[in-house]
Amino acid sequence: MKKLFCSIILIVSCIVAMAQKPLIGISTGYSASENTASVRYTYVDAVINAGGIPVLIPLAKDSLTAAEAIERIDGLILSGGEDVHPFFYGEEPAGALGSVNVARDKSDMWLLQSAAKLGKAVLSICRGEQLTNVTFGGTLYQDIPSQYPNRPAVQHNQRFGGAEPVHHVNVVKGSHLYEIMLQEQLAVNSFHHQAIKDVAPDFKVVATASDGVVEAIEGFPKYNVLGVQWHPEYFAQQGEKQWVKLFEDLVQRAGASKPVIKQPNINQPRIR
Ligand SMILES: [Mn+2]
Repeated sequence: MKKLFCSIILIVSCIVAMAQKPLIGISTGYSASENTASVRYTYVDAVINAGGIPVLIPLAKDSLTAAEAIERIDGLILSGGEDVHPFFYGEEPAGALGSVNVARDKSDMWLLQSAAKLGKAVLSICRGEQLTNVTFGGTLYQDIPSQYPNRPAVQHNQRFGGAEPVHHVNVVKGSHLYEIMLQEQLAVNSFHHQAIKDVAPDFKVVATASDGVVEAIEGFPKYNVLGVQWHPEYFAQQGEKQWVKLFEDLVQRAGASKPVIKQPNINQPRIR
């Protein structure tokens, strides 16, 4: 009996050890003038600290390429960046609209729609959260200081380091975000001048700032998508356990149906 118990433990631990780490795609920024695809390393380290393998995804030029890329990965992070072009939610540009990147908007939307269709796990961050809302039919304030009805009491565009919180958000109890964090109030950083206005159908607001600005949305169960307005990757890069949990949740959602592979039998490279 004891032997059988030990064997079961051994088998279970082998399966755990052999489980393939989920591949987490990270959308990248694109600069035509600098001819680069890039993303801040905070995202990369956050995924690594949470037990995933980061894969950077340069801009997709068409929807089929985006869909094929998504098919090969297990989860997706839509990273931060420029303002979403207001044409995508049927508005003319306001005077205070920042720089936009339509090629990136399209690429991110294709990636997101493909992920949603295949039920792949998504964590969208800052611009990614706003783009998520727009992709599924919501709208944005193009500029909080000039458009938000109750002039905000809190600063959403902080002027100090990314790994420092600037304001609090109130988390809706019972939401997926709450189940991860187990806290009703979180201290977050904030680097945005735009915010969600009308929330997309099938999404719900799961965190707000004290001025009412939407700070997080989620689309469960219809969409496997959580979006946050702040930048948790700065904290997760530092190994802050509470924030690594947010990325572990993504990795867990991504790995939920992954196959198990054996350790490959390969010779270690040797210097002669
Ligand atoms: Mn904020």
